[in-house]
This record gives sequence, structure tokens and C-alpha cells, in this order.
Amino acid sequence: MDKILIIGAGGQIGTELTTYLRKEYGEKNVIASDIRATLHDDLMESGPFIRMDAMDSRQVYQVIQKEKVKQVYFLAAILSAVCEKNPEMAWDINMGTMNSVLRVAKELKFKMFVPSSIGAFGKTTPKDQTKQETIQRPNSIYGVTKVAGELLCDYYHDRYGIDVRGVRYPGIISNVVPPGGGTTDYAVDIYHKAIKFNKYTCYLKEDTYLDMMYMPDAIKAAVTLMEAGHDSLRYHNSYNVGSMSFSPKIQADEIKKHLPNFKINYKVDPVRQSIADSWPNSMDDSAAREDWGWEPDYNLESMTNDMIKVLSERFARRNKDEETK
Ligand code: AKB
Repeated sequence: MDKILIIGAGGQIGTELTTYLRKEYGEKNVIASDIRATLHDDLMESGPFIRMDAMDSRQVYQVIQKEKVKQVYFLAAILSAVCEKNPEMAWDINMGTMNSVLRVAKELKFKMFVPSSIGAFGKTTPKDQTKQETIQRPNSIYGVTKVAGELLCDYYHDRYGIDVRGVRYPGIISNVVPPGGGTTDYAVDIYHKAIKFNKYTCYLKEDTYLDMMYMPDAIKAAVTLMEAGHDSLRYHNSYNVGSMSFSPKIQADEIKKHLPNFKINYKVDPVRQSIADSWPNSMDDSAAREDWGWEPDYNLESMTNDMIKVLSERFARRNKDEETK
């Protein structure tokens, strides 16, 4: 079995992907790494962990060579809203870490997964059923790093033969680790606030459509693409993948089917609204479906059923634990 390294294992995708891959490929074969000194107890206890600064290519080289790693899931990145607060840091971290790991890939020749995002599109991109190949002139610094990252991965593939693959993720919704600092984070927070308080104040306008995906599908996309035959891939990296597209109002209406007293109101944050307005309403993912059999399992209805069930049970358990303390 190939050894797998997850870079950024403590993040929103990394946490669940590490757990999934350890179950699938064996705990010892999946090494979690992060710049943080320690991760959630479950991850620390279920398999190996290495503290690593992905900006430091010497350190990355040493870990990958010593552990004989053959596959890397590269998930270190700062999300769009935080990027906008400090564009210089956004460039340094998002590009610096990717550049450092790609350089090591050139020497040690491992296979890589590097995600891009709907953030790689911009105001001049056609908004509905956005094509795989289309205008990419993003207006946010996050988007600039995403397009530059896509191109850099293409370059390493074409010039050095590195098998680097990736998808353009929509906003990702998870019930395990909350996202940090994205434009699409409202779509997660809304479930927490609906269950706890029966109300939510949204920072995007009610009719702002965005592409979204439930975490089990996000993991499925990464793993299915990594397992696909190399020759069936036309694009290698930056495949559009979609599963659902909705606005805050539509999501709130779906939540009301479970919590009829739920109320949503709106207090628009101009920075995140402007980023959301520049992103697609929905992506055409036919290339991913044709080349490697992409097919999501969840839509808004099934995701909402699951989110409300899982979170309600968790909050009830916590309340009970508090009472018995
Ligand atoms: C963000 O909102 O920044 C991310 C993304 C869509 O890439 N969730």
C-alpha cells in the first residue's frame, strides 16, 4: 500500500479526509501533518502525525523521503474572506506552500491532489452552468492564488510529468469541523444557529446563488479522482465538480421544513457579498462525469436532513453532559 501524506490535516477538509483515508487504506499508511502542534484527539490517536511547515521545502522533502510517501493530499490554504483582509499574506501562504511541495514533487515524484475552487472564476465569467474552460479573471486575491495554482500544477504536470490532480470545489458544508474565513461559511453556520436559536443573520443577500457540496461528496470527489486511470483524464487538475446550487433564502426554506419557527434576516457584508457576486451560480461538471465518473450523492434536501439530525443529536448530548456535571 502506498503511504499517503495529508498536508493541512487539521483543516475543514483535512480532518474528515484523514479519517476516511485511514479507514480505507489502513491507519499506519495515512500520515496527518499540519503546521499546528496538535490536532483533534481522534486524529492524533488514530494514526501517525507529523508537525510540518509546508513553506519549508527542506522539511517537506525530509518527511516525504523518510516516510516513503507516494501520494500527497495538499490542503493548506487560507480561505477567501481572510485572504481579503491581508492579501500579501494570502499570496505568501497559498502560493508559498504549494510551490514548496511541487518543488519536492519534482525531485521525489509522488502523486498529488491539489484543490482549486469556484474562487478561480470572476465577474466576467458566465455565471450559470459555468464551463470547464471559460474566462478566469477573478477579482479576489484568493481567486488570484487559485488561478495561479491551477496554472502552476498544469506546468509541473506538462514540464516535469508530475501526476498532480485536482477539482474546483464549491462551498463545502460539514458537520464535523467548521470552515474558517470563507465566503460560503454562512451555509454551515445557518444550521448551527437554526438548531440552537431558531434564527440566523446572514451576511449575503437572500438571492445570492452559489454552488455548494456536502463533505461526503467532497471526499468522494478527491478520492475518486486520485484513483482514476491517468490516461482517462483530459485536464488532470481543476475539474469542475458540482452537486447543488442554492441561495440563503432557498436554504432557509429547506430548514423551515424541519424547524417551522426558524427565522432568517440579512445584514450584508459588502466584502463577502462582492466576492460571492463574482462567483458562479452553478458549474457544468460534465468533464468530471465523463472522464472519471463523478456523481454526487447529496442534494439540498438530503444534506439538510443529515445536518439537522447529526447536529441536533450532538447538541442534545452536549446539553445532557453539561447537566450531569
Ligand atoms: C471560500 O468561501 O473561500 C471557500 C471556497 C468556495 O473556496 N469555501
